[in-house]
Amino acid sequence: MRLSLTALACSALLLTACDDVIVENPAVEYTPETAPAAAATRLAVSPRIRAQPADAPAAPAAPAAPAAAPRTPARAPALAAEPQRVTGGPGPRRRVVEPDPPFVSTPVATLNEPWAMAFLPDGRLLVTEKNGTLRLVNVATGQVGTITGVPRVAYGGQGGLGDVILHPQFASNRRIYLSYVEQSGAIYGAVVVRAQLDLGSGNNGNLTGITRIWEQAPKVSGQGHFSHRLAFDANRKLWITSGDRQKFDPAQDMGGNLGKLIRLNDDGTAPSDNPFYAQGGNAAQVWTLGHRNPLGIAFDAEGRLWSHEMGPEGGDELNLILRGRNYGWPLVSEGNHYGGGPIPRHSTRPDFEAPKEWWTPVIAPAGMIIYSGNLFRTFRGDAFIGGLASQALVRVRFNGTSASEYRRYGMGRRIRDVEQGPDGAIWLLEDGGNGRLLKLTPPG
Ligand SMILES: [Ca+2]
Ligand SMILES: [Ca+2]
Repeated sequence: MRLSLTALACSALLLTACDDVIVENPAVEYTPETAPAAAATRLAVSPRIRAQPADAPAAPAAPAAPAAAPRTPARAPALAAEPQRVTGGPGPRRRVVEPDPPFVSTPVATLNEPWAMAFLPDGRLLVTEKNGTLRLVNVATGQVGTITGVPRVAYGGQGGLGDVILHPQFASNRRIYLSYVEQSGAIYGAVVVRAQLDLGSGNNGNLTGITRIWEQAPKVSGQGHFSHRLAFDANRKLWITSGDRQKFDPAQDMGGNLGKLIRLNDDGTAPSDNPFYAQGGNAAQVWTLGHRNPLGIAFDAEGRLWSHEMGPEGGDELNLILRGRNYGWPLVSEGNHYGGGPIPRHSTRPDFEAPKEWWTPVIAPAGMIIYSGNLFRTFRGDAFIGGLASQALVRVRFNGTSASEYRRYGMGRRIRDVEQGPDGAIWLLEDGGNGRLLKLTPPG
C-alpha cells in the first residue's frame, strides 16, 4: 500500500476543494529563483511525468530545511545588487495542498507552427497553423483533419493565420471567428472574419459565408506585433487585441486602431456604449489604448478582463483592463528599448494605468486562460500564461484586482497557447514546427 495517511488526508482536502489550504510544509512553497529550473529538469525527463505528492512521508522533515525562503526577503538582496526585478507587484502568498508539479503532460498530436485553439461542443479541437491551415483534432485519438476555405493569409515574420474562437451561440449558428494577416502591396495588417463551419466526414470540414468584420488601420510595413487575439464576453461582445505593429506612436493615436484593445458587436459594428464612440471612426471601436503586443486576453469569474502584453527589453505586463484607460505604451514601460535606451516607468505617469504584474527578465507571454474547471480544484481562479522565451507555463494568482506570479512550470519548449478543455484539462500548444499539442491532467 503506497498511500500514506498524509496523502489520503491531502486527497480528502482536494475533494473538498479548498483553494487556500494552509499546510505546514515549506517544501511546497514557491521561490521564483529555484522552482522553474527544478520543474524544467523534471519535465525534461519524459513526455509523460508523474509527480510525487509534495506532502509524501518525507515532508514532515521539511520544516528544518532552509529550502523555501519567503519571497520578499529573498528578493531584497537581489534588488540591492541590481535594479531589475524578477517579478513586480504585491500579491498574496498562499500555500495549497497539491502535488508538485501538479500535473502530468501527455502529447496528443503534432502540428506545424500551431498558434491558437478552440474546442467545439463535440469535444474536438480547432487549431490554427500560422501558415494558413485550420486543423480539426480529435483529441481522443490524436487524428488531425483539415478545414478548407480559410482565406489566403500573409505568412511570414510574426504573421499568418492567428486566433480562432466560436460564436457564443455556435451550437445553433455554426459561426466561428478567425484572425489573420493580409498583405496589400508592401504593407500588412490583421483582419478578422466570421464564417460558418460545416463539418464533414472524419475530422474534415469547410468554411462558407466568410465575412470580413474588422481590420487593422492603418496597414503598415513589417510583419510584427499584429497581436490579433480574440475573445467573446458574456454579453456577446467581441474583443480583439490589436498590437502596435512595432511602430510605437500609433498606440497613442486615436485616428487608428493599432496598439488598442477593440470591443465590437458580433457583426463588427462598434457598440454605442464604447468609451470613445462619440469620436466616430476607428476611435469608436476602442476600449483601451497604449498597448504594445497583447497576445493573451481572458475574463475572470467576476467578469473582469485581463490582458498581458510583451514588453520591449524587459517589462512584460499583465493588465487589468478598465474602460477607456490608457496603458501607457510607448510613453512608459517597466522595460527599456532594445539596446538599453531608457523608457520612463509607469510610476512617473499616474494618469496611465500601471500593470498589476510585470516581468523583467521577460517571460514573453502568449495565450492565457483563467482556470474555471473542476479537474484541478486548486487551480480555480488562477491565470495560466504560455511563455515563449521562458519556455514555461506561468501561473498567476489574483487577490481581487492585484495579481502576482505564483508558480512557473518549465516545459522545455516555447508555449504558444493555453486552453481549458471541456473536462477541465489544460491544453498547451508548443510553438514552431513540430509543435505538440499537450494535455495536462492531475497526476495519479
Ligand atoms: Ca483559444
Ligand atoms: Ca503599460
